Amino acid sequence: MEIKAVLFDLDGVIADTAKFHFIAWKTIAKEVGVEIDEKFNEKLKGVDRVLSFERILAHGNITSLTEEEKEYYRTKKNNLYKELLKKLTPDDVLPGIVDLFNELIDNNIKISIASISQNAPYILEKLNLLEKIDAIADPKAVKNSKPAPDIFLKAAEMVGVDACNCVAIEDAEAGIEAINRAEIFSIGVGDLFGADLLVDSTGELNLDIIRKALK
Ligand code: B16
Ligand code: MG
Repeated sequence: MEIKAVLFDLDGVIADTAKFHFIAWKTIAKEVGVEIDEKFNEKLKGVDRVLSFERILAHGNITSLTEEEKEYYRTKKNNLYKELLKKLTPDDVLPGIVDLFNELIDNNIKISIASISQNAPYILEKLNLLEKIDAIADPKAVKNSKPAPDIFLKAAEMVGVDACNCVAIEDAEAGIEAINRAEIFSIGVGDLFGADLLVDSTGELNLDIIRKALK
């Protein structure tokens, strides 16, 4: 198979923003009377904002909030998160990612972002990566969030590449399921189930290891 595009998840693959999501969600959870820890936070990775808050409420058996109140807390969480994102610099790009981007550019392979975060363009700008990227799929433009395949199919479509000529990289279980459902070759980072190729950290990723795994 000839690789024509690599589709990247953002949070957990390009930068470790999960720690900022956790700080912001922990603050909001406390406000509504729910305690969450790092282990619980794993259940929020790759899950969109609405569902993340629903999981927190279910974790604390909270059923009394109205839709307006939920929206108030989700917005408050996002404002806290965006405040934390201000600290991001290009030094926060995860190991190996800039080298991989440069290798892909040198080999005329497109780079497309398949994140469900509405903050993806801002994060990529803070990381100084926008000029290396060919497309960012808009999560608002897809019907179903991960684990549905929509955002990966949209990211492939945006660079004009068929799914069968793409590989996609994810750090969350919901994301690996989404890639597999899109029938795209899946690369998992970390302790994940169901990926076609699994690496321990982003530092191990390069074009050679991906091409070898495709054979
Ligand atoms: P936002 P990804 C996901 O990004 C995160 O993993 C997940 O924890 C977060 O809730 C979601 O984005 C929504 O983010 O609140 O910024 O829109 O992993 O798909 O890059
Ligand atoms: Mg992720």
